[in-house]
Amino acid sequence: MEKTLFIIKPDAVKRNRIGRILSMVEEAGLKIIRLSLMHLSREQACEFYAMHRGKEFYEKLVDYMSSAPCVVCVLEGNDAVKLLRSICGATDPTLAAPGTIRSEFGINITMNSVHASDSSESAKREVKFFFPEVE
Ligand code: 3AN
Repeated sequence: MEKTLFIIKPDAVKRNRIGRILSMVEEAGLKIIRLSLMHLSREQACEFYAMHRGKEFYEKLVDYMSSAPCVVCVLEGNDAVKLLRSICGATDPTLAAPGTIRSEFGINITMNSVHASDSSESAKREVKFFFPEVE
């Protein structure tokens, strides 16, 4: 079993899409083992996205992620990182495959509704960042 971090971003939370998005996650066979509604501070968003520091979209991204509440979850399942990335779809919602979360709900490349860890190393770091008690 593998764990991964999943975030429903402010655009989707504001538009009451939490339930529909979590249904897609559960229907894919992933188990929700932690779930919390959190309003990230700017400092938390900066640290969480530290690997993007210096990129042209970084400031916009951290402003956006700290603008309103998110739903932060730890998901568990077989090949959870890869499975979750596949149901989220491409970063840019206009390029995301039909039926994926970002294709259904994303507004643009910043307001793309969800975050999913991109590797098992990132997943370990990201799970620990929000839920340090999870093994
Ligand atoms: P993903 O979330 O698909 O792994 P990353 O890690 O490359 O994508 O980017 C993290 C977040 O940064 C994305 N979810 C998106 O919100 C934002 N982002 C990435 N690339 C761009 C871009 N070119 N312009 C604006 N925002 C971007």
